[in-house]
Amino acid sequence: MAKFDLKEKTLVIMKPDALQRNLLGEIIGRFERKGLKIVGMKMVKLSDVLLDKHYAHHKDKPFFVTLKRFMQSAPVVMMVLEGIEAVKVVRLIVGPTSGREADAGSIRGDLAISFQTNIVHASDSISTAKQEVKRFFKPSEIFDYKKMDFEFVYGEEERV
Ligand code: 3AN
Repeated sequence: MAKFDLKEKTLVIMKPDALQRNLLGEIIGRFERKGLKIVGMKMVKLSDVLLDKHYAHHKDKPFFVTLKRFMQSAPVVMMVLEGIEAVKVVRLIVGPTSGREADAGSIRGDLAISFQTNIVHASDSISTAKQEVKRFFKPSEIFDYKKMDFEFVYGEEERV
């Protein structure tokens, strides 16, 4: 069996604030420069049903209504990113929930000053990522293609 899962996938949602603040290119660029592979991408207006599922763990929180209102205030742009330990790597690049706590250098640390309008959502574990990718993307919307920089993004021992 291969030592590394080169096809580990994670879900990123660029939230309405990212769109409104013209940050999409900046955010996508950070993931691309890291070496993550974009295997799915689309713009969507999130439905009540999808948001209720996605934020089920916040359903009883006082901020649930405002969170949903914010998430439906404009379309979102979603991506599936792939790479070795993609879930962990993306969470590191994104930073913790509050933009006020996130380290400079992370997306939230550099671009957000809020704990709600915090620019991006990223899956928080491998099992959540599996559920979230399935929730938002059909199999036909995820692409398996050869990326030309592959041999330079990973070392020989990671590529077997
Ligand atoms: P993360 O997005 O870092 O995984 P979660 O899953 O705890 O954080 O929260 C999901 C979303 O709910 C956050 N991205 C943020 O938009 C919103 N949120 C979290 N905590 C609060 C809060 N105390 N007040 C308002 N919105 C919140």
